[in-house]
Amino acid sequence: MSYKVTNQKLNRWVNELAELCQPDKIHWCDGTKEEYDILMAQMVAEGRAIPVKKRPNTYLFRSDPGDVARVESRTYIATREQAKAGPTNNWVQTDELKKTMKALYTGCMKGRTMFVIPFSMGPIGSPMSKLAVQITDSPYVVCNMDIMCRVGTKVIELLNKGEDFVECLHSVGAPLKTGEKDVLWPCAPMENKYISHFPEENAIWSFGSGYGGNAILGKKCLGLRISSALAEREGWMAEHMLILRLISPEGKKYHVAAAFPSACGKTNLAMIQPAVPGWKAECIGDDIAWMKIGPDGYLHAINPEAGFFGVVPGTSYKSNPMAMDTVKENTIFTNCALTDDGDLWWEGKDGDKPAHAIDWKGKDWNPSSKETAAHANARFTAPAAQCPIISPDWENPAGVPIDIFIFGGRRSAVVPLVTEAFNWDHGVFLAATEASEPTAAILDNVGIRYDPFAMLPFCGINMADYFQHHFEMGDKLKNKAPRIFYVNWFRKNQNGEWLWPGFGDNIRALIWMCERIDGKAGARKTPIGYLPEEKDLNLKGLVIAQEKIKELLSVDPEVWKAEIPKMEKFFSQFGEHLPARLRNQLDELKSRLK
Ligand code: GTP
Ligand code: SPV
Ligand code: MN
Repeated sequence: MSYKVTNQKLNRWVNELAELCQPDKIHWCDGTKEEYDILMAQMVAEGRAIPVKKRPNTYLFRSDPGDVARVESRTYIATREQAKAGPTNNWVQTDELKKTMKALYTGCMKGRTMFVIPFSMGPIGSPMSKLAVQITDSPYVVCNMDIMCRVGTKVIELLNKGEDFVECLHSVGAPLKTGEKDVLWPCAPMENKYISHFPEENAIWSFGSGYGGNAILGKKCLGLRISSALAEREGWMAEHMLILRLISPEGKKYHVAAAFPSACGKTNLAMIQPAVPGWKAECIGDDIAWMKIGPDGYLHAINPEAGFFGVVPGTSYKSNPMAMDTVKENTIFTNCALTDDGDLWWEGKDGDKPAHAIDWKGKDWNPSSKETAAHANARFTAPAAQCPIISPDWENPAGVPIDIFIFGGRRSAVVPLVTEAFNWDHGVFLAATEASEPTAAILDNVGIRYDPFAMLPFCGINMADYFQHHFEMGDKLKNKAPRIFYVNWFRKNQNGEWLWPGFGDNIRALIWMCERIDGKAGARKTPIGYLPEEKDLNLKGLVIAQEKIKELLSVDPEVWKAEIPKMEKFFSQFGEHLPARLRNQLDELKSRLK
């Protein structure tokens, strides 16, 4: 250990867990480059990490084929009473879950090293940041945490001054018998995986998975589930949102926070290269926003993360050039294909398919292979600072003042390109009825589903209380609240083709939002909200068929009437707990559609 820990709560916690998990060794992490390099070199020697020759300091990992994404059916919110977790979360009573999991943790690190990772979510020392410590027996997780969070001795200094921390316990759940040879990606069988949260005591217990949001505990577990509970208690917001700064040709700045479900376009929008000349974008964050009302009365957002854990397939110089430049070096890739010339391949990358590659399962692959070369949820882990358009304010401890909230999902039909809410309450209703089609980011999501605020899998409290909290935040913000919009980049025509070009052209919807705020752009009132007419959108330079634009901006009352019973059914699970203001919004929509 290169530092001394005088925070007795931390020492006690680590000792207790060492006794329970019985690792061979304990390693206190300092977050230095030397430490990262040594761990990576060890993993290369063991065959777990494959150096990617064409990209400096970059490594490829292949996960167990059953451990490729978050598993919502194994994700739990444990509270004393079920009502605190609500109907949309998997709930187990706190003591019962602890009992089950303690049995699993007993001896679970035998043959392995227990790493202790002190980290900060948010710039170290920002009043909006949170300190935490993750224990893990996965060096892959340590290296990912090094990129995704601020790890190191500065955090220990604050802990030694007596600052509190969130307890994050993680094990891959695969102890080794004496002399047993390890597999390349250890993890536990599905029925023993648990991604558990104890929001009443700020604790996370994750067991059995080494993958992304299941194992990098600063991200979904702390950044969203524990934090959404803290935020409700303390009067702030923890959201599944990207943060973006737009700069108009006149130099005016607009700050946008947008919530789309997993694998529905946050990273891409966060790094947008505007297709309309004169407009510029800066990236602040791509997955999580923590927001607090500032001294000026506006909602200020920080990105609590230090890196991007982004979807690889579909990423190209055409779709997301800024992401392509971000992952040129110092990046961890998981579940991509390896080409014979020492680079990576994935579906949707620029250029021709390689004639031969090693696929994400480690098998020979060629263009006639039936399976994909990369897994559909292959990911990159890269430092945010490497993004060429990272904002100079991305680590500003005071955050940036948010002007625009965007919600939206992946809907091949029904939902138009862009809609503006009538007011805050209507915006909360639009967000609460956010719905999306399934993606590869979740192992066990099969159909189209409501994903309120894109937070269904990430809400650490009763979702009805979460809705109420958002109404109350609006009451506090009054006329300084962000304006709320709803988008759908994913509408398709009869032949299954995208109606909208997406990516850089999404700026056209964003420009309309900025102009609405400034009172410059027109709109027509429809039963579902304000929509632009074709003339209200900047479509300069875009070659698109007239009938496509018409369909993208159309609202069919009959189709929307058919949505009402689905919304009612979704809301009914909350019973009397559903905020009256949300019920009123649904009633108002019904009467507007009459
Ligand atoms: P998480 O990291 O899982 O939270 O996902 P995300 O919301 O950041 O999703 P991301 O931006 O990585 O996009 C996921 C997939 O959607 C990628 O394959 C993108 O290429 C694709 N995508 C993103 N934006 C657009 C768009 O505007 N149009 C279309 N057609 N596809 C898009
Ligand atoms: C998501 O699923 O929304 C992600 C990826 O951002 S993971 O960190 O694996 O949850
Ligand atoms: Mn996400």
